[in-house]
Amino acid sequence: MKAQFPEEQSETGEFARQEDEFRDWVSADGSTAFPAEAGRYHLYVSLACPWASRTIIARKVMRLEDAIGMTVADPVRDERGWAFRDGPGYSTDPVNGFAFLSEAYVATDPNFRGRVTVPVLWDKQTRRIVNNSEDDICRMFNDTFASSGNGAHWFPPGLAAEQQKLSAFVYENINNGVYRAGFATRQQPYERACRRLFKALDEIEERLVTNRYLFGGRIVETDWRLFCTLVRFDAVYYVHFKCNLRRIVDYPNLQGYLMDLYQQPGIADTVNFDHIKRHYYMTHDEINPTRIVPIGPEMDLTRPHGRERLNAQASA
Ligand SMILES: N[C@@H](CCC(=O)N[C@@H](CS)C(=O)NCC(=O)O)C(=O)O
Repeated sequence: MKAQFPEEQSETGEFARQEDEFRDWVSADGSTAFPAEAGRYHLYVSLACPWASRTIIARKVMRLEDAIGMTVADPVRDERGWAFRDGPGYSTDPVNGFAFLSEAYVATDPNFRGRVTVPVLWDKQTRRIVNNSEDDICRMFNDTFASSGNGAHWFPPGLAAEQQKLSAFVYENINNGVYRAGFATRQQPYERACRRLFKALDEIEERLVTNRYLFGGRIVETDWRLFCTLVRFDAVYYVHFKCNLRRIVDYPNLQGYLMDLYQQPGIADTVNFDHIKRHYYMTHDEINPTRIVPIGPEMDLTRPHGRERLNAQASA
């Protein structure tokens, strides 16, 4: 059996994701080589990717669209990796004229041999990648670029320890959990990842019985991190990654929560099911060799979610 990413596969059939390579920091106080300046940095993303989507949502919610440019790649990848060309919802690269995102990686480190991933935060001045970790990029948008945007707070100081713990839980079991299920090349690792994933979803479902959002009445980074996986779940992970014990629509609280977040201002514009579906079903050809994209499911995330009723409880 062949793995989708052989370099990241253990002998026993587990998917072990590579580490993010570039972790430099943009600072507001001049303490790093990358000062915060509106117009200097550019985000390269795919609307298909759950990790990139979190940075797209941060840029949107924090109103950083004027301060930080963004280019969307073609959702369908071939062996040359992410590419910039014109199509519905994606485009050529107006900043550097890159045909492939790999050019940004090679410009930054000619010896880079890893998998070229989105998101990427690019510095137009030094002409290199500052950072390709979505965790770091969201944190910088929140902290460093606060004065360029609307100062939305995704990391309330009073919550730090608890939030970090829940974010790690969501990452391990859910965000990366679907990939560990989908990219397993043996039965046991697949089953282990899948059971852990659903156990975690069951726990979150309980938490959302009384909490409108994960930490009550306010939306924080952990909510968006969870959203990026939930919104893809029924359309892709349930089928393509074989995460099929239950769908999100089968969980009343998770489904209401998903619709609630989807209906927040500007968010629906960041979700593109055409990109999401074509990316997964047509790019992972070890998993779906025919590259056929399923026609369903029928989904409507714009229905009333009824979760406003939890506001009073949450702030009490
Ligand atoms: N930075 C993320 C991973 C980002 C990532 O893997 N992005 C995927 C798209 S969802 C990608 O760019 N893959 C490129 C490839 O597989 O060639 C993390 O480590 O958690």
